[in-house]
Amino acid sequence: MIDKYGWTDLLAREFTPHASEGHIPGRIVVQHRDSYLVATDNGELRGKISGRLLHEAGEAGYPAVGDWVALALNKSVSTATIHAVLPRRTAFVRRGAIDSSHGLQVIAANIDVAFVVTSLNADLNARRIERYLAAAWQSGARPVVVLTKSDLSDDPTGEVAEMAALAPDCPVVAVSARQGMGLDAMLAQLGPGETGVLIGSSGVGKSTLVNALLGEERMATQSIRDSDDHGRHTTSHRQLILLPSGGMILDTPGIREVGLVNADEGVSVVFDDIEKLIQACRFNDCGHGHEPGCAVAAALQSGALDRARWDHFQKLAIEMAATEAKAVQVAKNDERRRFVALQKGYRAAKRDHRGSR
Ligand SMILES: Nc1nc2c(ncn2[C@@H]2O[C@H](COP(=O)(O)OP(=O)(O)OP(=O)(O)O)[C@@H](O)[C@H]2O)c(=O)[nH]1
Ligand SMILES: [Mg+2]
Ligand SMILES: [Zn+2]
Repeated sequence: MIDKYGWTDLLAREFTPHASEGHIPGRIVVQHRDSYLVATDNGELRGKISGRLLHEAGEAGYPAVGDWVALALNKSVSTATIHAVLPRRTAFVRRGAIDSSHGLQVIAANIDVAFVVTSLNADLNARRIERYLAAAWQSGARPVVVLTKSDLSDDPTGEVAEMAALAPDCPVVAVSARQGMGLDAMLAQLGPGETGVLIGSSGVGKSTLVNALLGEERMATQSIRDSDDHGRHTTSHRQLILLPSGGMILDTPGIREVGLVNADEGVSVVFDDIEKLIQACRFNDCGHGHEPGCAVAAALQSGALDRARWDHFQKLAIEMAATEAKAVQVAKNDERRRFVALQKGYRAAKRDHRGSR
């Protein structure tokens, strides 16, 4: 059963110490206020965090949807206690939820593909999409842009081209859940055993898309009457859903682009172990190639550090540097605009002043 949720040999190896304590593995599929729904080989169980984990859960330490956890079965049927969270490969991290005493909160873990969803019946908001894309990159997931409601666009091909120019490094697909168009192209981006998340504003059609991919009306969607009410969220919680195609998809109430943390902060939560290794290298400017005393090379050699994870971290570091450079440029442009506006205002004020004399 957990194979369907993406259980791998690597995870099984990481789980060994927990197995020896008699715990079983599971993946969190829904997060409720004070409990979780966890998929296990014993079916779906209601899981609560152990007192110790609750106590130890430091910064971003609470389990999130998508996390792999170690559980102890309780005597009462279908409940279990969550004792540990396995290392995350990727994570969407958000700043400052009210209920977390620490600054950061993981909102989705172990996501392979971030579908950045926006609808073709509204004006494309380039800035918003860029922020979503940056958040996707920093989470460690591969972003894919999904343009929904293509049936409502006069020129879907043109809009796809426009978007592709904006996001040169990531695939762009146009879909219509209503007409069943583009669904295969979208699914082609999500390999078997992989997990995707839908991020985008309320009303862009995320849940409708999930239903179309499922081939059944399982998720509640906005009624036509409400469809212009962007303030209202129809989906109320994050839920991980198995697709008939073999992948999984996480429907969300619209992860907002604001509040997602900066690249460097997010990475330090996700790649905590790698950062520790880097600190342990003998030389401060270690290139992690053939330098003597390189802790990264040693960990790769011994298998303590997964090669794919290291490759991913390196790619992300490059991507982040690029995103940051861009952010700096955007800030500079803003500064220039502000300066021009100030000057204009100043000239206008002078003119008015002269005029009033
Ligand atoms: N014409 C058209 N309408 C669509 C399509 N997909 C979704 N809609 C409509 O868009 C509205 C919003 O859809 P939802 O799936 O509820 O949107 P959502 O993104 O899940 O919204 P939240 O759960 O609030 O975040 C509904 O009225 C849908 O019928 C589509 O492909 N074509
Ligand atoms: Mg929804
Ligand atoms: Zn090194």
